[in-house]
Amino acid sequence: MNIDEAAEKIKNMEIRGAAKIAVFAVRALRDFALNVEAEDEFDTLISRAATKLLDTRPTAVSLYNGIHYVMKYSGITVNEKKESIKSLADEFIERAERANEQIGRIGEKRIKNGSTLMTHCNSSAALSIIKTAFRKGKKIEVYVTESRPRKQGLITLKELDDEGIPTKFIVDSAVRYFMKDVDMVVVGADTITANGTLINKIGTSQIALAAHEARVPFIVAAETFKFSPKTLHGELVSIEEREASEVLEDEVLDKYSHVTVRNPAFDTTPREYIDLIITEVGAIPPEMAYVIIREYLGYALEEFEG
Ligand code: RUB
Repeated sequence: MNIDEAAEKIKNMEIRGAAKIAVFAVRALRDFALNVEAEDEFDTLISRAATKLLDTRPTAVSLYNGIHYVMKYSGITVNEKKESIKSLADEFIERAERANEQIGRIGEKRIKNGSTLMTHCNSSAALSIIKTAFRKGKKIEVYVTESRPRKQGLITLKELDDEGIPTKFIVDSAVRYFMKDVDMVVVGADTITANGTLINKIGTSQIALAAHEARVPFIVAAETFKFSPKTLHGELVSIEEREASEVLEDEVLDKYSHVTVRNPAFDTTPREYIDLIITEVGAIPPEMAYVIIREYLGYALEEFEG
């Protein structure tokens, strides 16, 4: 697969979910680098490929963190550079995969036997917690939201069903109606900013509001690669807005002359609505996001290149 094909798979959401996107892009960049022949143009070709991958989906910071992890490569000769890219990429992939398991192990401790959970969209980190709790023998059931317009709830439904976890599938607008039956909400993250704000699938902030109102704990599952060094530098997170056709079929929309569709893929949940973030290095309050960025992502502000 070449870089254009890899980028297209991320753009059209054949590969989706922040963690999966990051690992896929890092793997694509590594494989591309290993096949570059041109000695004098090596750095330019790698940086062009990195930009192409970064330009696919703007919101999830793990894509950015993954690509930048690899772009720290060193070496004088092309072979040395290839070696360095391969080892950084493999290290990133291994860390990301291990983080998912660690999040499951840490997060499952917060789930009581007999709990009813709610999750939104399809998050590998949130599901790692839920599946680990179930595999440890805890009796749980899960409300899964449809997650319009792309209906990633169907992927979650299948994953939970494959595990044998009792699941109730609901439309997004039924969240508040069912919140009284829920003991804990567990969602994933596309980005967590330096001030502890969560950016995740559209609808997450409404779920957080409903949970807050009903005094239901709202837990975020996010590996350290989901924290955004860019926001420490003052940058705002750009929220991807996708095509109208995901929401309304063209034939329907074409009937109207004064209608446009707005289709943001993500929304922001302020830290006041978040009880805990489960990372691979521990269960932390959202206020600790700054510390995670400084200590675990290793980006000193003065070194940051944007
Ligand atoms: C997916 C989404 C997920 C996060 C976290 O959005 O919002 O909740 O990416 O997932 P999309 P994970 O389907 O638009 O990519 O925990 O797997 O990184």
